Amino acid sequence: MWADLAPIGRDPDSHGYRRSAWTGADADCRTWFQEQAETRGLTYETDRNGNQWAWLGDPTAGDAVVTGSHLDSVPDGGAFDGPLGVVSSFAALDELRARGATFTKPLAITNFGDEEGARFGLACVGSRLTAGKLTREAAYELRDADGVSLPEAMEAAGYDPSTIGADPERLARIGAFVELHVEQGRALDLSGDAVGIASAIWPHGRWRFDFRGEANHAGTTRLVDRRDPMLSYAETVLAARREAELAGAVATFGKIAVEPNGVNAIPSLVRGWLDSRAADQDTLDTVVTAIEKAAREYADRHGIDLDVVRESFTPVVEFEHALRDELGTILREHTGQGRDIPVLGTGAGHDAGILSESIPTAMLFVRNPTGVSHSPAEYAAEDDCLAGVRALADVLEGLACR
Ligand code: HGY
Ligand code: MN
Ligand code: MN
Ligand code: MN
Repeated sequence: MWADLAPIGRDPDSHGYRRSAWTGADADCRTWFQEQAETRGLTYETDRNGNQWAWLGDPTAGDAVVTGSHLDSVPDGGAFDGPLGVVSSFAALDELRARGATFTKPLAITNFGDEEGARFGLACVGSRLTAGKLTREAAYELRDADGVSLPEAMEAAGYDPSTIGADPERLARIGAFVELHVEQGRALDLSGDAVGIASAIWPHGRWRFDFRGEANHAGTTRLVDRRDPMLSYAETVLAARREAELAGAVATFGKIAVEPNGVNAIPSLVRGWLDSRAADQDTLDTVVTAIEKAAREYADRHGIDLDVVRESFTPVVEFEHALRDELGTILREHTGQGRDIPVLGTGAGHDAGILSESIPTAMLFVRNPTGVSHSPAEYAAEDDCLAGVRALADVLEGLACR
């Protein structure tokens, strides 16, 4: 199953993945998902927001136990962020069938669309729409770098975008959602555990900084005559690092667009995207306010106009204690390791975080020995992935077979 998915959208040079939402690679991943569902005799459907579902049992019966993740990737992403959760879900179902488990509740496996937000700038589009956290109108305004709108992209991929929007009836039929994910840090490596349980997701957001100056000739324009937005941008990048360090947060300028983008022209526009995250809301506010203040000072000094737009924001998520404790109890009983399964927070966003306000939600993390993620170097050992499958199977058995 993993071998069929592995080549899809893989860059032959970097070995990283390019599975942006509603592209050909994404379509191939979706075909793979449908085949996995049909091979297992599951009822396959896509919902009004293009998320994929594979059902064992009656999808309308209610109190369903749902597991899954996403198959899209960041540009040049790793193999595990997303796919590990989907593959493990199918493998956990196989394991439960091999155990002869009797399901007392419907079970579903999902692939949420456009989790990474790599193409349209907003993460978790599929789950946000379903949970009513992104309106249909706002979704229709999303555009990629080529000006293609989200509905146009969905239509080009063969999906009808006219029905996108909140799906409370679907959520009402779900009793619990569990997402397994590769850890994107080294907490499990440090604690010596293959599997952990999520406690919380840091609040995080994306801000667009537009520095506008004046395009001019790189050879003939005296330094004192320039209004070069790259200078203010560069100083802002350094300020972001400094302010994040001061506050114990993280801040990243990982994407930039320059106009006119000529090697011998002073830029007219430098557009940089800030991704910032912190353990709590106050810290995040403090960091982003300080970065913006510094950016305005640098812009003023160089005669640059600055606009800052918050493009997306996700508040802190504290996963439901009852379900989290239940997972801990189930896993402790099965592993018999005599100590608690580690419970850890994360700075990464997940569909589980979006859904957690609507339905009881929990997450399992699988050890990542280097902590590297959003990179081709992302890695999890096969034994740990298998431990993750067993843990997910234990959890699903505990939740759906009692
Ligand atoms: O955390 C993120 O950047 C994304 O939601 N996976
Ligand atoms: Mn990711
Ligand atoms: Mn992910
Ligand atoms: Mn010339």
